[in-house]
Amino acid sequence: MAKKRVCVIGAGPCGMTALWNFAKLESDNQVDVVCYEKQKTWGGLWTYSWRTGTDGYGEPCHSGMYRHLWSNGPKECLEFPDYTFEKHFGKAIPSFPPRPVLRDYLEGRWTNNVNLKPYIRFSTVVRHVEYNERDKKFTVDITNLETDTSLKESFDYVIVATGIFNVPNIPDFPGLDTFEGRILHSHDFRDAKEFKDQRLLVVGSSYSAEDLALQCMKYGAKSAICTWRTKPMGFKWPKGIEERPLVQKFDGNIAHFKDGSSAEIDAVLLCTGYKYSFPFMEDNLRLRSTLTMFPDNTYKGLLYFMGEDSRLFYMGLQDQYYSYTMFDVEALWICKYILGKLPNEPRPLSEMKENSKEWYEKRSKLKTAHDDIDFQTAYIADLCKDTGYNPDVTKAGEMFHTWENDKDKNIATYRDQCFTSIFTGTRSPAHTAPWWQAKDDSIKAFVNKK
Ligand code: FAD
Ligand code: NA7
Repeated sequence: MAKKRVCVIGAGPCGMTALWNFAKLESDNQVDVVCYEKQKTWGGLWTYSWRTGTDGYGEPCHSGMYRHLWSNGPKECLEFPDYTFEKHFGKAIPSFPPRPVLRDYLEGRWTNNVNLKPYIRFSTVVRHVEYNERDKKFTVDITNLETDTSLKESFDYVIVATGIFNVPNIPDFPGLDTFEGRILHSHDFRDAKEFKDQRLLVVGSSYSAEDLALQCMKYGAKSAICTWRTKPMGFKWPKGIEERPLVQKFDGNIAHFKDGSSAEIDAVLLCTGYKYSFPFMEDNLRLRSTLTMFPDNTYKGLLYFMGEDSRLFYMGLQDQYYSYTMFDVEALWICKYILGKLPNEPRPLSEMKENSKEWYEKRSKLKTAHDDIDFQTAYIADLCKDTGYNPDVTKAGEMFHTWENDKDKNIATYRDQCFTSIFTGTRSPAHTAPWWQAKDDSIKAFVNKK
């Protein structure tokens, strides 16, 4: 029988773990897997680039990660059961690593006793995907960005793993046109030092707002006002950071807020999140959503409802507390589904829809971050049950609750806390300096590699 062809779009943490799981399931005799990645290398958002706007090929820059970004959650919550941080670095390391350390760890797993590079076509962008009901095949239009040549390929299954945090949501405010300082979205933020001695207005009240305000103060900004639309973050902020209701308009460099107050500012950082964007998917295959704990029109948050015989998957669509381990169990579910190794799948469409309805109902009751954590823990537990993935990963749920409480206690010191690995039982050591003072985010400084 001819091998089924599987197209994976994107070689970030999601796409890579799909390739890794196919390889571990020794599926080469059953499926022919090809991954298209528009960048020159793997890693997705974890690959830092100084570039903003367009990349070297003239394509939109993908990653909005910045210098001196440190993990915003404990590494013990994203550790792979089969490949621990201790195994990778040969020693225990602190709980909140900087970006290069996490990227190195990911790369370690992708190269440990496995060779995934042959599956990937780098510098190749997917421009269009459509489905032909008659032969049950996807046609995928790709362009090799090095040679500027295009091609159509045919596949039986498509896995979209292009991420949800790369197309910025950029609102407008009256008076910004004549504002004289710098205005940028967090996607274009690269180095906090640029804002030394400046008075900042940070729009938004989520992870990016929290981290950019802290980063900029850490690297010498004069002050930061975080302005919120729905509710304030409510942390006990270090001196210099405050929160105010939403900015209404700008008059020159004066920002006017909803509570009638005003302030003179030097730069505006729009930390206003991202848009789900899959422009390369044909209309009826395109998932549409805002940031959510469980995406609409999917079974298990993964299989897109195309009809009775769906062959399209999306990965990593959820607002992320869990990340790498969630992607890993999602990938295992998808791989086993395609290989026919999930005992209860495929189910009739009506059953799938009924199952999803239960998740949507639970989703509608979520109120706090702690509710979200429990919801995501239950989601992962469900996928573990289906796939046989190590259910101990869900022990991270308790750690996430502790982490939220640590943030509430002191937002400037939560990254100095130490957590215990679920899989080695080792409690992480403290870093040599508190996060607020630690300015060297190299692997050498963090891991103390010789
Ligand atoms: P991505 O990492 O975005 O990778 C998608 C890949 O698809 C990219 O390589 C891209 O080039 C490729 N691609 C896109 N379109 C196409 C196309 N048309 N054709 C071919 N290739 C394409 N998570 C944590 O766990 N801890 C953190 O501390 C953390 N910090 C974050 C900080 C920021 C600023 C942001 C934005 C996110 C952060 N995250 C963090 C969450 C992050 O979403 C995940 O860790 C992870 O990167 C998601 O992986 P992904 O594979 O879904 O997407
Ligand atoms: P999020 O988590 O989607 O948050 C976006 C924030 O922006 C949120 O507080 C929104 O307020 C706010 N927002 C969006 N539009 C507006 C307008 N028009 N006016 C005012 N405020 C607005 O994005 P983040 O970038 O913080 O985080 C995404 C990922 O990056 C995350 O996983 C991190 O790990 C890093 P709302 O609450 O909707 O009123």
